[in-house]
Amino acid sequence: MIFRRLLLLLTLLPLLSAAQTDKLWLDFKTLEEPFVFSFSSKNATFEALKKELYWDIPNFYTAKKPEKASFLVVDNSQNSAISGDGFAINADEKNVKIEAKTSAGALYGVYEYLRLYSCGQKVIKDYVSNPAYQIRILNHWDNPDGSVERGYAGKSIWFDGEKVKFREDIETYARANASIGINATVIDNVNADPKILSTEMLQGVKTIAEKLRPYNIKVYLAVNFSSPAALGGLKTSDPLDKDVIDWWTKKCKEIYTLIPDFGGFLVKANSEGLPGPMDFGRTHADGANMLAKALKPYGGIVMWRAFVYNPQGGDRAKQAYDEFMPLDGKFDDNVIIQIKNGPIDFQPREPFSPLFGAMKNTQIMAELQITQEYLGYSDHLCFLSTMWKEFLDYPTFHNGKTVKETTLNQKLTAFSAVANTGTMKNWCGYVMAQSNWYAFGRLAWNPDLTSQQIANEWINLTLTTDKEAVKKIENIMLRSREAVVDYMTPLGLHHLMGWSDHWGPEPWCDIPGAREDWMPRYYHKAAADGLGFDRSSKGSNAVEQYQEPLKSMYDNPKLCPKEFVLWFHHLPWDYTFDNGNTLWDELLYHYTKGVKEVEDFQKIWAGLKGTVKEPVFNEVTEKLKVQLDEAQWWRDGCVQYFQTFSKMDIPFKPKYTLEECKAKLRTKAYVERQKD
Ligand code: GCW
Repeated sequence: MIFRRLLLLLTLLPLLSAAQTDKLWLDFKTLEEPFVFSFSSKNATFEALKKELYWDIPNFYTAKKPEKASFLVVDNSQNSAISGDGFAINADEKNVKIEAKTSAGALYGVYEYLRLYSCGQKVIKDYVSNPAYQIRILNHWDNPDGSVERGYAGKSIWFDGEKVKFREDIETYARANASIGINATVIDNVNADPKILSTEMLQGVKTIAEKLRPYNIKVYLAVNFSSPAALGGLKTSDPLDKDVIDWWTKKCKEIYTLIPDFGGFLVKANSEGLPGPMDFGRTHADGANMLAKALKPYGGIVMWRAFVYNPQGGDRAKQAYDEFMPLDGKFDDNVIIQIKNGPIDFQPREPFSPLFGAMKNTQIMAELQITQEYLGYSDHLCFLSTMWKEFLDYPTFHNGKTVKETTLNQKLTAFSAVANTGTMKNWCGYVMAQSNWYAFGRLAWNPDLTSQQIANEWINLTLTTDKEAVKKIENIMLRSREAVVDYMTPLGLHHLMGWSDHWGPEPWCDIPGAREDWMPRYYHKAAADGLGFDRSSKGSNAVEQYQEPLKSMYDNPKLCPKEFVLWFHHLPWDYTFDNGNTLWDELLYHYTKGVKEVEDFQKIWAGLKGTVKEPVFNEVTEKLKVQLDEAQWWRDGCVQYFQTFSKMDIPFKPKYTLEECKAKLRTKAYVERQKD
């Protein structure tokens, strides 16, 4: 008998543990106390939070009278420290009280309690937590045909075959988001297909909204600005045209009839070939406000993207500012301008977009990228919390405020990021990539958390509670983003990656006839006289878009932070830094250091055998091999290519020749990497 059980267990074990990371960070520790529960409300959100507790507590039962309860969850608290969907927790070994003013708050409180408990904290006194940003939103770049733009975890979790068809276990997605406070999601790509607004599609979107509603997650749609013409058959999509206004008004009515709590629209307009108001001689404000008015009666909002640039517009880093600053103050109060963290495009490191320090009378929000388009796909361990904290805490010097303070100091506040989910069982294509989804949610709720705290929680919830192991993994995670910057784009270099797929190094890329501002050479400007983009007052003068003293600081290579020096300056190869190193020495130092970091991560990880589940241990071991190889490839490709201009020595033996680096880029197809 025992033998048979053992045998069964042995056959099940790989399955059980393989499933481990499919649960994301939701594998909470079982509550052991014999709690008696009481809940103040009986709505769908309370059912969801009850279900969450049922999973985690054996012998769960509800008290008839709240006074008898030892685990109390209420959504009618009078506690004045609680605001919005915030909550308060008081708990010891025998009694737990979670108070909120809304049922969503109660749900968040339950998750927070489960998190704290799972991380080993059982006694919690007067712990109050209120959300920082009002809208904490994921942007999915999922297309109706089931593909995902810049997705590295399989196909779409929402669509297939031009229809809404969501993952069967979509509830896990809802729970995962609710557990970290994410309360909104844009389910389709900003490169929006007009058909997303067709009646048939909207019926499908309604079914998604129903699945997410109990978890307090609102659905939003990215819409194509020319929908009135492309879908509605009108002659124009001019935002000032009466029929166009009428079309959007009716469309909004249709949407809200199906989805009464629909969030609103996200719009990419007049950018990368997408239509927009400027096609009709109108402005971004005309376009955004027209949509805002159609949504207004229902409480919907417009998130209008500032990601705009064109080959004729001069320095790409300046264009969003140039286009949007003249419109400051011209947007309706239910419009918020969604700005990527950096002025170019989710590069491993960019200075913050100057719009964050410049727009004074317009509501603005940040867009981050969780999916690792430019950071090694779902193959490189790169914990992005440190990058996002660097961005949030940067002083813009606009009223002395940081990016975080500027974006929180307005009536409507929001924080968004491009999701990294897909149909792969583990959702993100790599267990370590899950940590970035987690970190985004935690920071949207509380941007004051440290990256170390976030890593610590996530590791405890997902990988291991072994204290020594937690410390070591934390250490790897906290160093990982800088390592990626070092082996890809150190010292402010940017946009050196492979053409179109954005995978691997391709600083040499030259595609005849292609847009100049998509070519790496436009950005690095490597030549016999040096390296880097001159954005100083002697060059494109992008520095001018920053407030003082940043402007003067960035303008002077001696004062400019080293990590941005080649972003703002074109420096000679023998330029000498304060530490005595030439530019060439520094480049080699950083590229080499990035690779060494990954080697070190491998060593640390190897020592963790036995402390994390075997499949996770193996997964990370294998991925780190890929990461090391690609780090060496980046180092060798970039350094040897730059050497063709600098003519200076490379004091180590590269793993790959320059020719091999070029050939490697074409060996693995993007499509192949998307396999489920
Ligand atoms: O970085 C670029 C990406 C595009 C993306 C675009 C955007 C959705 O390469 O794939 O399109 O940014 O953010 O609009």
